[in-house]
This record gives sequence, structure tokens and C-alpha cells, in this order.
Amino acid sequence: MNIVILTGAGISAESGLGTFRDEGGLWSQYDLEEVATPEGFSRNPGLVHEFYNLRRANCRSAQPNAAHFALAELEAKHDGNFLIVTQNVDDLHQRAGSRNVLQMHGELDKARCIYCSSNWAAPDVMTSQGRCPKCWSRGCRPDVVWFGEQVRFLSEIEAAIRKADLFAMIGTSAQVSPASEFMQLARDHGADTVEMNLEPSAVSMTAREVILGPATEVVPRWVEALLSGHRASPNE
Ligand code: BJW
Repeated sequence: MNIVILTGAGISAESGLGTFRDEGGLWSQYDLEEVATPEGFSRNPGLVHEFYNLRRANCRSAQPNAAHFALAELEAKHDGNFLIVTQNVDDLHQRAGSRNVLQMHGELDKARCIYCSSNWAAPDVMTSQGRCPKCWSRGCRPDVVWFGEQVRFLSEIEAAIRKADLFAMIGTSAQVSPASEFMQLARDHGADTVEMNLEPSAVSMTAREVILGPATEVVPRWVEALLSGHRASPNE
């Protein structure tokens, strides 16, 4: 069986990392046009670096939770292809032990040169004055994907989804494309589709099964059922 899992900010919420669109989330504290677009970065790089420096510090002190660990266990015990596609820029899946992870919106722990595009390990405090270790320019930005920029690994992700027998989406509001289209793609290609979330997402109607609850409770339970063969089948 081929499994593809799509995760969003909700899976890391119980590790203490903020989501974006929930009440009190990051977009209620920061204007997304100012901190998550190339235009915002050109206008005020200092503000954007401050936003990401703070989130990087939070991420470095956060720990993976039971949902991240359950997915790592599923990957280790599953006989077949297994891929986690995450919209998250944190590294909590990898720190929980997951191996096959694609971070489609980039990585908080990396810096990128705006001139030559090379990337390197982010310092604790990044500024635009940081020098690129390759071309020595001063033009340092977080290695993340902002609105209007191309997401990473898209053809690889879509190919895996087309071959998936099971597609599960965890902790995302599915309001940002192209990730918001993955559930439909999986369904169109015959995969069983499951959503796990605190509340229904924008694409819940596309899922065969919607399991509501905190990720640290519902994901380990779902993984246990899957590994023991007790999961509800698509025809039940
Ligand atoms: C729990 C829980 C618990 C809580 N347990 N669950 C009009 C104008 C301009 C652009 C567009 C437009 N219309 C469409 C677009 C495209 C645009 C887009 O989709 N915009 C929409 C907002 C309308 N998309 C893009 O621009 C993308 N690129 C693109 O399309 O490129 C095309 C292109 C082609 C060729 C050349 C060039 C371009 C890029 C999108 C980049 C998104 N970037 C961000 C920031 C990344 C860096 C960072 O982290 O700062 O990614 S925005 C932000 O949203 C972040 C997230 O990954 C992403 C998704 O958020 P997520 O994960 O869903 O979080 P929330 O908060 O929304 O939801 C949390 C969920 O968890 C909720 O459901 C809760 O219920 C749940 N939850 N606690 C379980 N304990």
C-alpha cells in the first residue's frame, strides 16, 4: 500500500508552535502581506527577519509531539511507499524520526541568498546583511516559500499522490493552494481519503472519513488502528 500524508500547522500546534488562521494565530498578530510575500520583504526586510527569527527560536525549543511520533512509527512499520508532505517549515517530523519528508513551503532552519539562491544553515539571528558563504553577497532571506512563489517538489508530490492508495490530511485548513488541491487529486486517482483536524477544513467534503479532535489524540489512535488492520475500509 502506498501512503501519502499531508500535514499543516495543526500537527505542530500542541508542540507550542502557532497556527496561522485559528483565533489568535499568526495572521491575527502579523499582516501576511508584510511578512509572507516577496513584496513585504522588499519593503521591510527587518520586520520579516524579526518574524522568522522569533519563529526559529520557538521551533528550536519545541519538541515533536505524539502525532509526529505516531507518523514516524507508521513509516517504520509500514510495508510499502510512505511519504509525508508537509506545509510546515519546522523540522518536527524529522526530529520525531520520519525519513521521507518533503517540506513544500521550505525550511525555517535554512537561509537563502537572494542573488545566487544557494542555501545554508540559518544562524539564530538572521539579517539581510548576512553574507552568502558561496557568492559573498549581502542578501540573506529565510529559505521559505511566500505567497506568489513556486512551492517545492510539486511534480514529485503530485506523482506520489497519483499512486497513493491512502491519502491522509492532518491539521491544515486547506486554504492555500496548491496543497488545498491534493485531497481532490488523491480521490480522482482512486485513493482512500481521510482528514484529521480540530475542525472541518475547506475540503472536508472530499474526504471519505473526517476524524475531528486534537492531533496528539486522533493521529496515534488512527495509526494504531491502521497498523493493527482495524481501520474502517472505504466500503464500510
Ligand atoms: C489542529 C490543531 C490540533 C489546530 N490538532 N488540528 C490570489 C492572489 C495571489 C495568490 C493567490 C491568489 N489565489 C490563490 C493564490 C495562490 C496562493 C494561495 O493559495 N493563496 C490563498 C491564501 C488564496 N498560493 C501561493 O501563492 C503558493 N504558490 C503558488 O501557488 O505558486 C504558483 C506559482 C507558479 C509558478 C511560478 C510562481 C508561482 C505559495 C503558498 C505559500 C504559503 N506560504 C505560507 C508561509 C510559509 C512560510 C511560513 O511558515 O511562514 O505557508 S502561508 C501559511 O499557510 C504557511 C502554511 O504552510 C500555509 C497553510 O497553513 P495551514 O498549515 O493550513 O495552517 P492554518 O492555520 O490555516 O490551519 C491550521 C489547521 O489546523 C486548522 O484547520 C485548525 O483547525 C487545525 N488545528 N490546532 C489538529 N491541535
